[in-house]
Amino acid sequence: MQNQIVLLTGASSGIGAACAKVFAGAGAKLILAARRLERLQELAETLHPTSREIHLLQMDVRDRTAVESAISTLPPAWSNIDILINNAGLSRGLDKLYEGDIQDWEEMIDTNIKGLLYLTRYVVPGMVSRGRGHVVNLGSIAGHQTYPGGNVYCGTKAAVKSISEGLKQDLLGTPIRVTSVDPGMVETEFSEVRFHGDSERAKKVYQGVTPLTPDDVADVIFFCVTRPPHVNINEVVLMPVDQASATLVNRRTQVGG
Ligand code: NDP
Ligand code: 8X3
Repeated sequence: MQNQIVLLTGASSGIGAACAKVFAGAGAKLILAARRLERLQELAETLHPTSREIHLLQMDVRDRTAVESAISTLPPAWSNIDILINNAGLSRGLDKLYEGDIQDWEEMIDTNIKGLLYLTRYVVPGMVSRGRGHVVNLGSIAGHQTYPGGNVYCGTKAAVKSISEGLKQDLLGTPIRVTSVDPGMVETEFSEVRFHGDSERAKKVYQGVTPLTPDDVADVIFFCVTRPPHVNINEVVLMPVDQASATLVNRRTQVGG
């Protein structure tokens, strides 16, 4: 991992921020991307003692032109990306499909599918021409099982699953690796974002449960990218012990509402 260049989207929070810590600790050179630059700056300050070097990118992955320009104008010392972690993503709402907010749908589709595609399209050709690279996509158990109210979010993660498989197939014959890491319940800002800042409702998602932590997921991602070069971990599905499926969760306390 020493001196490898890792581009991490969604580094300002949750799983992305946890990955930044793990990879920095292993000596990687980090490109941290997100919309909230001040969050990235704070994170970079905390990483400074362990990290060799950090480059910050304020970027909205939904903005195709901005993504293309950010990647094509990286300083030469940062342009040879070894590992792309497509982590930026979100859910919005838990409404029945026929009552859903169309703006919520567009935000999820534009971020989780199109944003991931833009990054992949602009970064992977360089990996192919250099003959080295690894793409890690954050899928979800939501891409394996649709749950009530999950409709469009689950659809975006099912798309990530298909896109990861397709990318692996299209890279056959190159040394580039592709991994989908598909967690169940992880306590991050995810539910607060899903419920548009309703933190009481968000807290209830994790009530009485021991969820995965962002560090748990970062450990798995780090494991996947540190296998010998001939080993490709295609897909990892991980859940807390308190979860058996998207809808089967063991709660030790009764949740009201
Ligand atoms: P958080 O809300 O804590 O973090 C999401 C990150 O994505 C933030 O850094 C946010 O940065 C970034 N992001 C969102 N929209 C954009 C955008 N348009 N452009 C750039 N960055 C964006 O959630 P998690 O850490 O939980 O989520 C990370 C990934 O893991 C997501 O893809 C999510 O779907 C997936 N996942 C999460 C699970 C969970 O239970 N938490 C389970 C399974 C998968 P900023 O707002 O600063 O732009
Ligand atoms: C996040 C996990 O089950 O809330 O992708 O969709 S879930």
